[in-house]
Amino acid sequence: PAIIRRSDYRPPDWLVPDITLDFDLDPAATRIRGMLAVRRNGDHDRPLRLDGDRLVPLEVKVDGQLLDTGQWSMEAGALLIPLTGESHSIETLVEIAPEGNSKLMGLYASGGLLCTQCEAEGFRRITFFPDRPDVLSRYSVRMAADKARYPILLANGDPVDQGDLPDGRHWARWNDPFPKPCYLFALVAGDLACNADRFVTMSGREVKLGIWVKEADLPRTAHAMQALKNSMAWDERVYGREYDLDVFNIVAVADFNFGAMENKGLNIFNSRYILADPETATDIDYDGVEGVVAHEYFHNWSGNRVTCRDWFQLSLKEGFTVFRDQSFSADMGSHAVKRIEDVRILRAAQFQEDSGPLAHPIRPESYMEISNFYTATIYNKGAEVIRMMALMLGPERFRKGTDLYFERHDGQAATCEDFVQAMEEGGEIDLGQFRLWYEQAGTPRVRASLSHDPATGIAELALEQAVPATPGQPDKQPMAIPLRVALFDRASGTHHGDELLMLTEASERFSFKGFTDAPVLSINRGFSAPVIVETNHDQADLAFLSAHDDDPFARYEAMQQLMVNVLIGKIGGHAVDEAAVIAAVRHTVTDPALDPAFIAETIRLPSEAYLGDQMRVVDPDAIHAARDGLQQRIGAELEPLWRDIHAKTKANGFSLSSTAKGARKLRNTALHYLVASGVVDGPAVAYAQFDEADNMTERQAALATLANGTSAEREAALDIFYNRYRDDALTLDKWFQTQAFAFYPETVDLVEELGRHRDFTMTNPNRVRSLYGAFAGNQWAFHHKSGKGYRLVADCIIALDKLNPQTAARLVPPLGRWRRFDDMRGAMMRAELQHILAEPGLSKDVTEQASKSLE
Ligand code: HT7
Ligand code: ZN
Repeated sequence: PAIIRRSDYRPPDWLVPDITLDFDLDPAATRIRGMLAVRRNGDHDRPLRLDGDRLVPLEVKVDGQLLDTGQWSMEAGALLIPLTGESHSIETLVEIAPEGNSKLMGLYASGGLLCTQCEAEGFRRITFFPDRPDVLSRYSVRMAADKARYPILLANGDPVDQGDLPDGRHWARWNDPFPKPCYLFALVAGDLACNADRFVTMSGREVKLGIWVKEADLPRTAHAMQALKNSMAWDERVYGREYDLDVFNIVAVADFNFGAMENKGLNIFNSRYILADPETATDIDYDGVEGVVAHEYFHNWSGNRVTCRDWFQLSLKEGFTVFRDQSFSADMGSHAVKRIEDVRILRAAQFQEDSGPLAHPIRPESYMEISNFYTATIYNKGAEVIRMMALMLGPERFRKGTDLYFERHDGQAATCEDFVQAMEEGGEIDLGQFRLWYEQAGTPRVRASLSHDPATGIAELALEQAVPATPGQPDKQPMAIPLRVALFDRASGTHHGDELLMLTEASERFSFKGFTDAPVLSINRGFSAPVIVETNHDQADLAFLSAHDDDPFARYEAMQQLMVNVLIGKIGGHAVDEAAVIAAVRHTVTDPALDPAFIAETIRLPSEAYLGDQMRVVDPDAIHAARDGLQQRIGAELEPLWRDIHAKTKANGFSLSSTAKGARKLRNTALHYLVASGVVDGPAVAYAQFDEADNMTERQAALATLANGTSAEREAALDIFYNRYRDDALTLDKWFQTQAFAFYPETVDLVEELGRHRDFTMTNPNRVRSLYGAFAGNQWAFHHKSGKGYRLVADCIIALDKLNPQTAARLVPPLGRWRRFDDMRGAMMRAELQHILAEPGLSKDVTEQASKSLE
């Protein structure tokens, strides 16, 4: 497949200021008439090129004249029309079959609805058009459909007119006054019920809000609606951004390749990020709804009003919008806990990506298939890069920078460079070297060692940085790394202030005066930079920081590092001091000043995958054994504490307050340690929680705890769960996911069996991710020495690729990590990648991921 390069960018040859679309909707045969007002852009004689993907032109007209087939041509799916004048009107007619669209890109059918997904390049599956984000048009859309089957007809912008037609059909017209790229186009037709509300903007305009779902799901939309209203108010307060249309609609669909889509005025969501009630949604699900609703809403400015010039600039909208949704969620709950969760996700997904064959900068240089670049790097590292700028500028200057960015580029398709320039001008800062964050892939490593001279009272911090080689980038330059540091006095447990150091050289030294005794270094506080820091802390220093650091992230980090050191020592067969970890856990759990949610985050053992990342060669069995052993020990040594917490945190009635959520989180952690301890009544206590819970957070946690073992309660709970939720797709996903993610000796065989279960289907991406996605993230099970796990995932990729290449391609990266494992596992993983690549007719999506993984 062809490689698209950032350096090849050329402005569009033809602009399309206006487009009128006429949809005659039918699941088997939808006819689309597209009427485009086109204008030559610049002095050239190139033909008009309208992208198309498997479209056949049934009619082509120029300025009202029907062309015959010799007057246009096709090239790689695109329609080419030679034009002589400066402006013309173009009309095309095509027919497509939404019900046969299993890729879920373009116009497709889901659960009786017809809906669209156009980002990144789905619009070309609907009609002929220059499908690139720098062609902005005003849209007028008319839809006609069977009224009984599709009583609701929605599109972008505002509704302008509607009426009835013969044969039980009806029509509606929607106009969107804001010029937009075609990836933001959307329509939905279906039998939907609406949770209707309103929001009055800061300038006093009333906006009608609608969340559209199946009638039976209406009671599950309240949380999403509240999140939407909170997001609208937050964006006004924090960024001065007001909503601009008179209506804002959200539709939930069951089959969706991603989390949600920010189409102008008509967001379309994967139903898992809209529907929530205590019976079926965990607290994590509730937070997911809040975060994704906010994310899509915030795109109205960071993405829609100011969009991307080309797809290499994707992080311009995604990194910035993730930063905005993270800040919003922190404001809605706990800043400390949110930061820990976000860093955990970054490390699990992005650090792994950045150290493997698919590593790329947040502004990539090339791609084969853009859908493969909706990555943790573009999104989460992109957000970290914005966060670093916000930190360096401080809140006021950062706001000046964002105001300038929005004002200067409103209505435009912009670049990452435009954003950085606005930050430089608005924030009065030189970001010259900082721009390397956009260019260089790989997670920088910073070595920090603190020395102290009692004679002078000077503490000296020596910092060294190195950015690892990544594909296509063998040599790296030093980055500009903002590091928040504090030096703690061991005796008092306090420090004299937090400083922001800018590390800009490969190696640098910083001096601090006035320390009679050697201080303890707290570095990368708040995770101020997305780097790996290695310190010369010993276990005593880490225990000290885990008890005294006033920066919650640094305190969490110290505890994690304490645990990592013990576990890596155990894995290496060294004598280790588990007692230090147990004492630190006890200290944290019993500190009355700490928030229970923070305690729960902090005392959790690092994941098996994270431990793997700390090793040169990942040994999944040794990691599992060591982690399991430490978990058992913490469980057993502190058993009375776990029992006590578990009993005390039992709530009387369900609430979604932060206090109630924190209590549930800690309660589940206590249950987990209690069961891990091996006490005989552990499974019974878990089963009782499973049985008595009035909410999914406690029920699923109890189920997951039982699923890790081999007790009789395990089977009973899984059966009950299945029978209770078999008709609720989102909750049944949890049943698949819990089993695929379990530390259970038979997980590999079970996943194979579940792949043949009557409720398993490859046509629903959520279901595929719940089984195979979760399994591929279960290091111990997926890397089973038999290689069966690799074969299962490879077979899934091959089968799924025929239906939904985008979702299939997302399962490839776990196989691409073969260099990190022993020779035997590595060879089996490579063999599966080769097996995938040998499949005839493989998609561009999977080809790119699998071939890059073998390089
Ligand atoms: N901007 C949206 C991206 C998206 C997407 C990309 C590829 C294929 C399907 C997709 N659905 C949505 C999501 C977001 O970041 O808000
Ligand atoms: Zn986004």
